[in-house]
Amino acid sequence: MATININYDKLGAGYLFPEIARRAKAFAEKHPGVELHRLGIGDTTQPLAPSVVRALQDAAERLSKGDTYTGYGDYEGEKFLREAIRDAYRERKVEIELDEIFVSDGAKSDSGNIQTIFGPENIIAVQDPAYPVYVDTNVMAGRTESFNTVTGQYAGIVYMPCHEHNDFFPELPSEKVDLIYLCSPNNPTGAVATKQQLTQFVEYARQLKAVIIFDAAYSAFISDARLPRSIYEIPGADECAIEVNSFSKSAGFTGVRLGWSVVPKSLITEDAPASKLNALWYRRQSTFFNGASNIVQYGGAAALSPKGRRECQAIVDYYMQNARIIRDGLTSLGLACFGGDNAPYIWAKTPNGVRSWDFFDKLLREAHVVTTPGSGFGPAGEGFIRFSAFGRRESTERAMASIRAHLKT
Ligand code: PGU
Repeated sequence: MATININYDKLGAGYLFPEIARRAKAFAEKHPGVELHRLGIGDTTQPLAPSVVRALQDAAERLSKGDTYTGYGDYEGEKFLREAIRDAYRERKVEIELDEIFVSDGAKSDSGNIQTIFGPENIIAVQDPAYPVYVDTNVMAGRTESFNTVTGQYAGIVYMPCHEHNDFFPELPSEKVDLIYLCSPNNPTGAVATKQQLTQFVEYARQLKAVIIFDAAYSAFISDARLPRSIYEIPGADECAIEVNSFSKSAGFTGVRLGWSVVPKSLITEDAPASKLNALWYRRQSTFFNGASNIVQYGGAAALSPKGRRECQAIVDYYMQNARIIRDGLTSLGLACFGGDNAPYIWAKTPNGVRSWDFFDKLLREAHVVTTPGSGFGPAGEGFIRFSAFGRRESTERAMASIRAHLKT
């Protein structure tokens, strides 16, 4: 008799983004002819950089010939790509060895799968609000009790609130935790952790032999040179942190799919000496995953080449101009806005304390703008709404004009 993983039944709601898509679709079906402005999911809209396209085409061409055809690659990713990733870290004065880098199909898989190399009794701490994958994957793995519909929290998870008064970066947990998820630049608040803020967490983790899982998927959006783009810029982080990153947002690979994780050999826990967690992750990946597409890995290396970086930077700058348009537009309407300086998300306070989903529905109904309700990222997101800067310029401008013209305050 087969039985199901009953932990899935503990999940409080469906995955956030399909629910948003469902509401937008229902609205569109009820109002045919109405143009929806999509500033909801953080999905890229600009074409790939020319160097990337050429590399993808060349790689596909090589597969068309017997003497240049290749099949399965190294489980941890093609060496040329890992070298390019290592060199990019080196520019930030971070030394990472090739066998500490694991190429993947994106940061969602890595940030979701990484928990499988840790014991079921580990206590998880998350920023609240947070990208829902960190919580949901731990619920599925059985590290929580059921969802409390009143508090909006799962028993067994330590929520680290990120509010206006702590600049959307959490205080250290007051109880002992084992795995700490941090995301900077942050989804959804757009806050970027400073070196001092990360240092506090690195020191805490080293003291308690806890592990930080650092999601740097938006690091390319940092323009302020003082802000860290990798947790390994913090001394000692190689002993206590895993980092995940992605080409999705920096190079427009949301559909192409490519990312990487770094598991340093110097990373340790109470029961794992140096190299153990690195070996476990290799074991996990080589068993469950046959590597990212070889064609795509050439595209990734092209995105990291000097020319590719210039081209990708121009696209990042384009999205950041959208961020300014959104923030200026919302601010001029009197909404308090955060983020959008070194991150592609604007985190806006709803007017008069309106609940996130109510404001989401109002923006959809009155201005035909799709956003993401803050409460979907955790209870501390209640009363906020997230705007994505990844839209097309014209559609971002039309969305703001529509909000100005039609939103009844
Ligand atoms: N990590 C963070 C913090 C993210 O916000 C996202 C995407 C990912 C990882 C996923 O990166 P991939 O490399 O493409 O796997 N967040 C988007 C898309 C929603 C989703 O379901 O992933 C968002 O709108 O929040």
